[in-house]
Amino acid sequence: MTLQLGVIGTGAIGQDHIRRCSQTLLGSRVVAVTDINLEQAARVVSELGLDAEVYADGHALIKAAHVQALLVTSWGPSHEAFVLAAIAAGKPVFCEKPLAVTAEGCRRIVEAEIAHGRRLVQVGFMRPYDAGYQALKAVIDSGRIGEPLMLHCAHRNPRVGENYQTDMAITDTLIHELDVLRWLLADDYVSVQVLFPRTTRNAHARLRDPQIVLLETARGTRIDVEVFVNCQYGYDIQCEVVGESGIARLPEPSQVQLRSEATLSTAILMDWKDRFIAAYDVELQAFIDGVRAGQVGGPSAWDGFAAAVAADACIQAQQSGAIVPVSLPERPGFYA
Ligand code: NAI
Ligand code: ISE
Repeated sequence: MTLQLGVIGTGAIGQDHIRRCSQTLLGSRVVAVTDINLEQAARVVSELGLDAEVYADGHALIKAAHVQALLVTSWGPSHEAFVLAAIAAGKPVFCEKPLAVTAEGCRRIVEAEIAHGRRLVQVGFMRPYDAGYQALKAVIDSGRIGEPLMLHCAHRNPRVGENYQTDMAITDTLIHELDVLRWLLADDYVSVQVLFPRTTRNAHARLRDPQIVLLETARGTRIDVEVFVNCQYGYDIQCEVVGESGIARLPEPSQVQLRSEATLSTAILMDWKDRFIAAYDVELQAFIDGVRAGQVGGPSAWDGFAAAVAADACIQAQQSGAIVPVSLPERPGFYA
């Protein structure tokens, strides 16, 4: 059976996911799309040569009988309502990060999914599907560097648009680290703090950039994450794990090393689309395969909630400058 997908949001990542489901991955077909920009949705259908209907809004698309599963790739603040509607319709849903923009919103999704009785939600946290992060986790889990004591991480984007505000460094950008580092360490956060170094002249007037986020886990591992979204030079993701007897680093994406004009150089990628291209393919193929097999897996609504609880604490910490506790409730057995 070919899985019939409906896509809500035909912006940057929506178009990317539609393209990969239609041209790269196996087992699915995009049969319905929508966007508040209906012209754009129609253009995407025509440019990609899809045999898909354009719906006036996301809720009508979710209800459409021939739509068997959803991809929610619209703006973050719209995710919660669409995911809740998908659960109410009993349809599996892949939702881009963030699952919802607040922990409260994520909790409502968790409760709705538990009430439904089986998993329907996969969150678009793609880093656990990245081969580099998987290799790093394998080293940590093997015990070769002993217990992880400290992590030094960086999440750098070349630049962001005028609509990117100071809190989005947390809800839109750091949220990836909040998820992947929990997964990497199999640990949860207990406190956070946010520091603001001198702001770059390349940030617009309302954005404080860069930021340093300090996280402490339940086992006492200390993590610093530099979030710098106007670094100019590239899209650069770094993660170094300092263990008791060694250090493990996230591998650089494979790029040709060039010796030319008396210089040894390696290109740095400029775009998240290229940096995690394989991981996006693998996460979505996993969703398609999971739905077809009747078993949605991967990053769960609980993972989306856990990241959002830490993100909420980071937003408070941005405002207060204080160390803010993170209190994650006990994980329900449903998500064991
Ligand atoms: P975008 O701004 O390019 O596209 C978002 C689209 O959603 C726009 O076309 C907009 O008109 C549409 N939209 C907004 N509200 C809507 C609604 N109520 N109903 C239907 N359409 C609506 O943004 P982008 O970069 O594609 O991001 C979309 C989501 O994907 C965000 O949540 C973002 O955080 C996430 N994302 C995830 C990435 C990842 O690495 N996993 C990378 C980039 C984005
Ligand atoms: C964007 O939405 C993403 O998810 C990218 O992976 C991240 O690097 C960027 O900062 C976000 O704005």
